[in-house]
Amino acid sequence: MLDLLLTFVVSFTSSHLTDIDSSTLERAKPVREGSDSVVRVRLNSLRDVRTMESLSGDMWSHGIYGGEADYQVSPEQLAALSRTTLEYCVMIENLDEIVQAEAKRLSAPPAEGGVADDAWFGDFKDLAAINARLDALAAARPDIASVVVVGTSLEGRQIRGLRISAASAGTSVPGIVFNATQHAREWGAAMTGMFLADRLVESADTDPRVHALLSRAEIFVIPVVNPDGYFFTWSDSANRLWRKNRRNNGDGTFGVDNNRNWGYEWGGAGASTQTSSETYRGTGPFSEPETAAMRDFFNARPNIVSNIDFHAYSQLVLSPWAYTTSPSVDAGLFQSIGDAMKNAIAAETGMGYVVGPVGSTLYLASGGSVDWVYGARGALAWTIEVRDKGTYGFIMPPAEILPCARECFAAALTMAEVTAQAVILTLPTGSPTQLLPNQSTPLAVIIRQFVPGVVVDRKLFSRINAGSWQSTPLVLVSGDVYNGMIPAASCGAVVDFYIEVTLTSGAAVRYPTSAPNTFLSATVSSESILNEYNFEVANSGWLYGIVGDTATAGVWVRGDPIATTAQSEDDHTSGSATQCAFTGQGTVGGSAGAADVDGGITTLQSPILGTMVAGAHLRYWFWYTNNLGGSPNLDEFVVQVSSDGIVWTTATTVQSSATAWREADITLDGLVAVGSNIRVRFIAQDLGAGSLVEAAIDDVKIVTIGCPAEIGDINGDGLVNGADLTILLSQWGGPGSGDLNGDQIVGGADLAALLSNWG
Ligand code: 0X9
Ligand code: ZN
Repeated sequence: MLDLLLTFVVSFTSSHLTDIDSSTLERAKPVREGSDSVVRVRLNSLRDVRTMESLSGDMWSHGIYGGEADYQVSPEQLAALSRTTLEYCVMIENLDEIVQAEAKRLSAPPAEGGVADDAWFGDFKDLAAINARLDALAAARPDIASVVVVGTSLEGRQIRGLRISAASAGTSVPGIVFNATQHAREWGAAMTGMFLADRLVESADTDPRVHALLSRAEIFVIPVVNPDGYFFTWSDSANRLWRKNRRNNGDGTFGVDNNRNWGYEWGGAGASTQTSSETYRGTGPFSEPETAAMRDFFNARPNIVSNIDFHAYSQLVLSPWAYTTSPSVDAGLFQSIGDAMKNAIAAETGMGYVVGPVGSTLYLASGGSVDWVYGARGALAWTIEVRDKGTYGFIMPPAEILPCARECFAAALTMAEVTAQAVILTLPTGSPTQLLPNQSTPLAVIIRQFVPGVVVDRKLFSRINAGSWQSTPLVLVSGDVYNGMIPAASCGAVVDFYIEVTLTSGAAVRYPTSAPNTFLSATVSSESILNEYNFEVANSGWLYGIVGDTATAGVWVRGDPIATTAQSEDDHTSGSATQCAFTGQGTVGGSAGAADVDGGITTLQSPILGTMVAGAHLRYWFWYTNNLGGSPNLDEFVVQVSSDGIVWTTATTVQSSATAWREADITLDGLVAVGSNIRVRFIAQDLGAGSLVEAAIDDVKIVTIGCPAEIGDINGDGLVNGADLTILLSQWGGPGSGDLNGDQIVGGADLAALLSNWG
């Protein structure tokens, strides 16, 4: 079937963008008279986007597949596309055919399926069937489920939802809203919304996670926010791909894009003023009854803490902002909860979803629901774009409904569990794993309250060497940032700690969540620097490229780097320092591909950096970008260490690419023999096909972390006590490990030294 649907006119190369040679690409021919097609187009620049916008007004999915997007095109538009230099492939050749096939399938009598029966999800359901099932769910469990009417659409249809909670309506538990189908044709989103409602009701008594959630939160599921549009897509095959609502714009065009009509940064980038556009923003913020009803629904419930707006398609977990590429102040929080959703999805079905803010992951889109819910209402908001990734686009095969819905349920439940606490704790600067001896260490904690005034007490709990837990209050720094103090302890001690806030309900929220069963830990040790090099002054001991390297370009150099899209403009060392080691110097304004590593490996090798002692660490800052060309990806960044400069052991390999300096900390214990000379080398390699590889190194350090051996701790157990005394006395008058002052005889002076450190 797939072969019939897909005609690959051009296969995309996996090489980096500058390597694409468009002259070798075949030109596409119009494939068929009559039917529209769906094409996937490579968008290398804003100009390409503009070209496509002028060519097709209907973008189906969005540029995250390394700069590709899907567009619906008429035969004429396809012919026009073939005359451009854009690269594309035809994803769906004959769109009419698959729409007709779907309509034929759906004209057969539907499997209705009762409550608690997955048969209902065997195929897509029209608005009447969705409304009937909402009623059936409420009727089956009136103790926990009730139908809510959010408002009325332009054509007078109810926008309906289900409230699901074990708490009676009006009690002040946190509220969570799952809504779907602002866009009419996104049928997979409507079915996903229905599955959420179904599963919450059906497993309220059997799934302990659902049971616990419903006892402390109220969930609203609104499966079809745009009922007029949804009804329209079911009315005739010709209308199957309708996106907007059914507003008569009075100029012969219909429809406002509800997801460009919300009143936060309404009318900004990525929303159209053209009535005919698929992203027409409407005549003003909340000009449409559907969005106004949703606004009023949120505003009437100040307890709402979080929201997911389901769309199709692309498999994305998206957060604010959508109107700008600037990060929101809660970017870290969105990312961590987004990652938790992604992981829940992967655990359920193995499916991969990409996490990120709308504006910097997809494209700018102003007047969307996520920005209003987050920006104007202060609740955490996501858009999830459900299956698939463009094989069928909006015409999802019915067999995909359940797996799609199941993975989204896993994500929704995970998000709900975290946000239903109404408070989220994060550690903006992370948690230390190493503390300096005999001094307390501050720990920054952000306490985000989504229901004002819900926190009554905030504490840091700590214990030293697994003693009893002690608490100290967190102190307000500013806004929602607090400071906790990890207590001072002596060298060698282990300090455990966790954060606990108490809510008005008496419940406690902790970080880590399951504290004190799990907790954060740090060891107390002192740190001294054995060696440090920041590449500012030449050191002939460092080798920039070694015998045996195979790279043909981009060999390591020391200098002040010139930025490309892949290479840093600055070294890492702060202050007036400028120099670091990096692969291949570019030219001002030069292309990324011109200065990267090509055709093999290049090695940066250190001189002897010191003598290995137990507890020595290698620390350095590195820059590493790799556009993941080639499969499997062979272009790892390899860091090796050696005891003799001959045999090298790989200490770490990096695959992930980032256009930022990152710090690495590697313990050398077990990698370099105690007493031998420490050397390190950094290997950047271009082994995969045509990849863009850039590496840089700065601020290389060898530090020792540990505690000075305590005089008198003869058996090395960390304590000076009777066991050590016994050893000393057994050696009295002779040589031995009890000879603490080195005078070759164990005697009174050694005993005095031991006793002075007793305990
Ligand atoms: O463009 C949209 O509205 C969404 N994509 S879709 O293909 N389903 O149309 C993305 C929505 C991102 N979120 C907001 N802009 N609020
Ligand atoms: Zn959508």
